[in-house]
Amino acid sequence: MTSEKRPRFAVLGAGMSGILAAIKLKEAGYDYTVFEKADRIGGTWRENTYPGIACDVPSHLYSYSFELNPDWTYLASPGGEIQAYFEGVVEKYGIEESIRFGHPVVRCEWTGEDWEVEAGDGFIGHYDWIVAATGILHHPKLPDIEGLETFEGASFHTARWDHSVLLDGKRIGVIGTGSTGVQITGDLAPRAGHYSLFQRTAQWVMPVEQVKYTDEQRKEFREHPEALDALYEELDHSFHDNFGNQVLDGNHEFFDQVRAACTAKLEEIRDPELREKLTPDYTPACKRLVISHNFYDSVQVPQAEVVTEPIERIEPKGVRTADGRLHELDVLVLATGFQVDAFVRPMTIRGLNGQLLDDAWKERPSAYMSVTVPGFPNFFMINGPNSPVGNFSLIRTAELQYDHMMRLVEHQQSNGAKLMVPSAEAAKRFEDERVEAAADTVWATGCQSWYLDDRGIPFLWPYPFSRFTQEMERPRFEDYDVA
Ligand code: N01
Repeated sequence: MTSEKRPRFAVLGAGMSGILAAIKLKEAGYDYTVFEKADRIGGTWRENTYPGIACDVPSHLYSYSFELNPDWTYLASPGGEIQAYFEGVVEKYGIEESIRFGHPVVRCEWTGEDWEVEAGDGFIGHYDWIVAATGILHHPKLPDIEGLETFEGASFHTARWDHSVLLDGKRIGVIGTGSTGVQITGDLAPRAGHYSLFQRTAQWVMPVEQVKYTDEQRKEFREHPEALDALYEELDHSFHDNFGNQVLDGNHEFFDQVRAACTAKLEEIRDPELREKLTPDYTPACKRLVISHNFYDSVQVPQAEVVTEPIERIEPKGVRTADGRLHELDVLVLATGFQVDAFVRPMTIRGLNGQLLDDAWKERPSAYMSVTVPGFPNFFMINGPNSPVGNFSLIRTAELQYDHMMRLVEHQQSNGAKLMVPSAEAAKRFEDERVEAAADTVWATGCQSWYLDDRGIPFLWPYPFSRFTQEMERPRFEDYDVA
C-alpha cells in the first residue's frame, strides 16, 4: 500500500546541513519548515568570526556538489567568504522564506501520529519527520581553570569573538592549540604587542601553502564548469578515498610522510628550545591534523612566546603558570574547543512511550549508521554521532546522509506506513562492531582529542568512506521497524 499523504518535515538549524535539506526538500516539492535560533543562516560560519578563520578543507571540496563555486579566492578560503557562499546559495534557491529565524526549538515530541515541535515564543507545529541539522562543533567548551571569571581584561571563547576589543599592539594570550588556536596565532601574533600561546599539548601542524586563485583561473572555472567538476572529483578522491582510508590504520606508512613533512618545517625553527616545545610525541593525525600556512612563522615573531608551563590559575591581571610567573594580558582568548557530545541537545526530544533522547543517550550519544536512534521514529540526524569526521568535507557527508533519509522516507511511503525506526538490536550490533573497528584507527593510538568519547574510544565512523557511501546508498530496511 502506498501512502498518498506527503510527509511534512521540520529541519532544525539553518547551517550547512539545514540549508542542504531545505534546498532538496523544496526541489522535491515537500512541505517543510526550517527552525533557526539566530537571526541569520550560517551555523559554524556565522558563529566563528575569529581573526584568521578559514576552512582547512579545500574550498572547492567544501562546497555543495550541485553548487560548485568558480569564485573561491583561496585553496582554503576565509570564513567570511564561506558565510557569503551559503548566503548566496540560500538566495539562489529561494529558501529564505521557509526559515523561521529567532525560533530556537525547545521541544520535539512524538505524539503517536507525528512530531509536535515547539519553537521560539510558543510556536507549535506538527511534522512527520524531524531533520536534526544542529552541527557538532556548536557549544563552546570553557576551560575548567580556577579564577577564569576574575580576569579584568577582555576575555571570550573563539566562537563568541568580541569585535569591539582592540587587538593591535595589545598583550594577547590564547589558551589552546587546536585548529582554531593555530589559525588565530597565524593572524594575531604578528599584530600583538606581546603574544602568549598557552600550549598544553604540541600539535602536528601540516604546512600547506595558501594558494590564491588568480582572476584568470577563476574566469577559466566560470567558463569551463567541467574543470570545476574535475577538481571537485579529484579532491573528493584524495580526501575521502586516500586520507579517509589511511586514518583507519594507526600504523599506516602515510603517517611517516606526514611526520616528515611537519618535521621538515619544525627543523626550520631557529630556536632549539621553541622547536622542542612544538614537537609532538604522538602519531600525526591522532588528533585532528592541523593545517596551516603561517603558524610556524607567526610563533617566531619576537613578541610571540609559546608557554608550556601548566596554567595554575587566572588572576585579574593575567595567567599564572605553575612556575609562579604571571603572564600579564589585556586580552585572553579561549581557543579551548567545543562540547562535542551535545548534538541536538539541549532541545527536549521525546520519542516512543515518552522516552527522552537524553535518557537514551545517558551513557553517551550514538546513532545507528550515524543517522537514526532506536525509539525515535522518523527522527533523522545529519552529521550526528558516529558520522565521518576528521579532515573531511562535512558537506559530502551531509549530502550522502540526506539522500539516505529520502530513501527511508520513500520506503516508508511505499509501505503506507506512518513511522520508521531502527531496531534496538540493529543499533547495538552496529555500535558493537563500530567500537571494535575504532580501536584500529589512528585516532586511538594514544593522544587526547575531541574525537574520543568518555571511554577514550573514537566516536567517529571507523570504516572506509566508500563503505559509508555504500551504506547511505543502500539502506538496510530490514534493520528498521516500519509501522
Ligand atoms: O578545538 P580543539 P578547536 N588548559 O578541541 C586546549 C574544527 N575547526 O576549536 O590538546 C589548557 O581541537 C586543548 O589542549 P589539549 C576542527 O574540526 C575547523 O581548535 O587537549 N589547554 C587544545 O589545544 C577542529 O578540530 C576549522 O591538551 C586547554 C585546544 O584547547 C575543531 O573545530 C577551523 C584546556 C582545543 O582544541 C575544534 O578545534 C577551526 C585547558 N583547561 C576549527 N582545555 C576549519 O578550518 C582545552 N585546552 C574547518
